[in-house]
Amino acid sequence: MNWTPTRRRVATVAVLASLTLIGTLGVQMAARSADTKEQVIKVSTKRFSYSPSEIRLKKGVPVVLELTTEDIMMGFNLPDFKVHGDIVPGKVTQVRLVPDKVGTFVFLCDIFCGAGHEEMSGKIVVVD
Ligand SMILES: [Cu+2]
Repeated sequence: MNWTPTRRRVATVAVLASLTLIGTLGVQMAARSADTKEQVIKVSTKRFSYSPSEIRLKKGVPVVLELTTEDIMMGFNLPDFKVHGDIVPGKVTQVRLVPDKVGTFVFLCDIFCGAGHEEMSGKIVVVD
């Protein structure tokens, strides 16, 4: 086929547009399937506590914690599962984990936030 530069440009744009569309659909489908199998738990913080301060999870069930702060920047650190997130005012911080062991595990604030910082903690209880 003897393509003019204009035709070639139109064809290129069409190919790029299709690729973008396919990519977008792929991302949406991945997000949807992730939504259906992950349990989402919202956790809000303020000086110097987490709410809820005790989170019950089931072993093997993937979970997303959606962390927010009502006042200043906080940390979320769950060392037993190597999970960490900075909680920034005005944003939702997502951390993911799949609990692979049963027990009670402490999470704590690892960003200095004031006088009660050292006591700012909560626990995750994983059951079978
Ligand atoms: Cu703190």
